[in-house]
Amino acid sequence: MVVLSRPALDQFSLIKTCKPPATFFHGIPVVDLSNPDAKTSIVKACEDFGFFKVVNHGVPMEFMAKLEAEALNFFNLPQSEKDRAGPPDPFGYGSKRIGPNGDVGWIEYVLLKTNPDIISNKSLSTFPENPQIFRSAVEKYVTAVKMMSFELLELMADGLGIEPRNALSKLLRDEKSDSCFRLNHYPPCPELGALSGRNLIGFGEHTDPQIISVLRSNNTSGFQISLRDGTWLSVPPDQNSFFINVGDSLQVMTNGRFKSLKHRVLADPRKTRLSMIYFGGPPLNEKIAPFPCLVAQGEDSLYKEFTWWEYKTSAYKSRLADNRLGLFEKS
Ligand code: GA4
Repeated sequence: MVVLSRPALDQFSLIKTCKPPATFFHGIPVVDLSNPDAKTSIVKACEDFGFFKVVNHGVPMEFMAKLEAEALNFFNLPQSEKDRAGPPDPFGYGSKRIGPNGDVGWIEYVLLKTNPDIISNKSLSTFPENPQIFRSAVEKYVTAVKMMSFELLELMADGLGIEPRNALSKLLRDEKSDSCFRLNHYPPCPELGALSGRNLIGFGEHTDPQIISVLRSNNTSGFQISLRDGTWLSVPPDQNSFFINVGDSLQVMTNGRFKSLKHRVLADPRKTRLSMIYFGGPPLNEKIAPFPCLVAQGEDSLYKEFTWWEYKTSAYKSRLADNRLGLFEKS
């Protein structure tokens, strides 16, 4: 990691371009939700990568397009107006700073809680223009994405032989589910053009703490996943599909059979990237432990016992790139 002393960028991390530069990885598993055997491909993708793309997902394209347009309207407002919806504590509008522990990125964002409902976000009432139009676009989108997430988790449970088949989805369906939603705006960074061979971090490498994350972005690249050998791969953008990440909690619930995947976002010199991510998490008091049917006879859980509240509290004391699960592994 190299930090250059250019005044405008010196607070950000600039990294050497991965080799070969900007090569897209076309081997990402694709799950077709209209396929009767989708559960098998979901389980395989979660075991092999902890990441997959979903097509034929049933979420109306107009919900994605409407929310993208509303989000861009918001991010294009003058800074002083956007700041009225901040700071993110942790919910609300934020710029450059990510989390409470010194991480920064070439990004601005809005973080919202999804339960009990979108309306309860206090930052939304301070949204400068048409708060009700924005709120309704978020609500329609999040409701549809939640439905798809429930289906994915039910197929996953089925594929893993977990009973009942709603054992995972009920954690997200619960009205106390600690889930959240994030709109990320990565403005173009023209100065990057002059720094050949360097990339600017939009959102630093990390794993997601929750059960699953559902990402949709516009057609700008920048999203990368890390293989277990440390290689970074660029994911070709696809604005009509969703990308699913296994979160740390799902790694624990499957006793390490599924792995939470490290990912990051690089800024683009010319194009704006807009992404929307639903993070499906359990209720705060939920015990995060492997399903007994996934712990082989004579084996034990790889993790100490903890609740989602304990994990989340510990996560908020960490830096983005930290190995958060490390603290909960049995030695
Ligand atoms: C990563 C996944 C989600 O974006 C998020 C992030 C959260 C935040 O932005 O407030 C965290 C980060 C994320 C993990 C470690 C802590 C908390 C920033 C940070 C440094 C909303 C989440 O749940 O965890």
